[in-house]
Amino acid sequence: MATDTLTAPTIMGTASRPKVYKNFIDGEWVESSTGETFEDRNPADTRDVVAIFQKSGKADVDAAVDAAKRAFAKWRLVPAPRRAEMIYGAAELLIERKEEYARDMTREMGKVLKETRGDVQEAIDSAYYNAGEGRRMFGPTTPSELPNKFAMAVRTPIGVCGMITPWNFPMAIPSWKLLPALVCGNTCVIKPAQDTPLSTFNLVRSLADAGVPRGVINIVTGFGSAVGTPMTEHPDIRAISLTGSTEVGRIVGTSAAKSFKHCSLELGGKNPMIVLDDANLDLAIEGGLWGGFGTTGQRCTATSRIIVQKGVYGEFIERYVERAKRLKVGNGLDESTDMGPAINESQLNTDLKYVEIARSEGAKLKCGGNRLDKGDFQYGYFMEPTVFVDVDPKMRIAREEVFGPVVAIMACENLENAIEIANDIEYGLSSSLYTRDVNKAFSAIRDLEAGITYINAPTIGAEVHLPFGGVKATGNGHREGGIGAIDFYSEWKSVYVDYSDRLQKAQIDRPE
Ligand code: UN1
Repeated sequence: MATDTLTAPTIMGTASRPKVYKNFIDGEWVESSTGETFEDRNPADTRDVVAIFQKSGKADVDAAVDAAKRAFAKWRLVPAPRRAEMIYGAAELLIERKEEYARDMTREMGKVLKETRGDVQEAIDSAYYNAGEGRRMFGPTTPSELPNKFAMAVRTPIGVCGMITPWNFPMAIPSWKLLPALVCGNTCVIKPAQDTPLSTFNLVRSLADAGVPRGVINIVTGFGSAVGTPMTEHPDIRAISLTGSTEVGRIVGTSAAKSFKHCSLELGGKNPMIVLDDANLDLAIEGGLWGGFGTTGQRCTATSRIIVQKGVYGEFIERYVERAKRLKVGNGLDESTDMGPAINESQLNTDLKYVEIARSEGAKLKCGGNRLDKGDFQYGYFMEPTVFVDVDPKMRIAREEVFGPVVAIMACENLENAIEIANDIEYGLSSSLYTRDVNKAFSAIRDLEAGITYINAPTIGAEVHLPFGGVKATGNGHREGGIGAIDFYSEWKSVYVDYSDRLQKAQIDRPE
């Protein structure tokens, strides 16, 4: 029974030994076929091993897909409102467990507690939304062009869905994928990011405890090429959803296309916040700090470019930098911390590499730029909040995604010029404009090339019932969140019922 196995990992930890999690396949805990494991360490203190996970390979993916395929035969026939009740039940459990799961997440991922509570809350929101869909899932019922004939379209599940999820929202993003897939009647194989599997286990545990049967959700942990590649190539995975880098998205999209899988790609961003001369500067500064340094800048939606009109450019920089310098960096478990560490050493090195690139391009470093490795910081991947100013829109620091606490500020002449700069990159996820002029706000809403535009708010903070995703190299046209996710995880079946008792030929027999 799924519930028992999920609530009791096979090898329990002792005070000194971390828990060992096995793969979760067909409601059972299963060791990886490779016999190897890897450690999930706390990026704020790498002496702290949060848990140990299986380093899986193709055989584990095959076993998980087989289980999901078997489970699909029954799950697809469970009425959608009943499936929804289980998802609703998981939401209630997540509420009870919110604090525990937030703490687990801060330990494995580093972001501060108020943000990890938000991450669990986003999964709760997503559960309530998708539970509601169980009693909607509307399809068109429409008149037929022929007499005594009935026409409608219904949503049907696709089959086994594969999910490859990132570490920055380790519960929210799995929930965006798993929950709509489940309510539509699909079964799932999920590969969580190797830096943050525990939060996915916590989410799936809540779903299993709420009654989702064995085999309906399977977790295979491990590394990209060893687990992700067999997933994208598996003929029985009919839909694949990835949140990750544009580089990985290109590989997954190409591979998925070969077997005509549904494929949803949620990729990079270089999100601009525009501040016009008439903006409420206090609000813009506050928003820019939250958007730029929240989650240590590790959101696809992070405010990584700030484009400021020349009338307020000097004042904005002075006040923004002053505030950035005062942000408290530290362990996210300390409630007074504003910004946690980078997720791992490789990400920290990327962040520092971009500081060097920006400097060598001639951008002016106004604050930060250094690794923090003394005292309490010595065991973590900490870095100062970093601000570059006088950035030229052609510089790499203005165009490439860093995924760290590095903000590039640049000047613009007016709104038209700001939009030109904002749009002149390959990405198009989020965007924002600070102004008090409603005409300018609506022009920007129309002209910014992005899947999301905020007015008088930074580029982060999307809500789960609206479409989430971007244009250009940010994705392949699908949206997560809201009804878009239901569209992705279902197939349309058009149904015609002819009750005329004679052969009626569409397009040929035209009634008088
Ligand atoms: C991400 O940026 O990777 O909109 C996801 C937000 C969050 C989700 C972000 N609700 O900032």
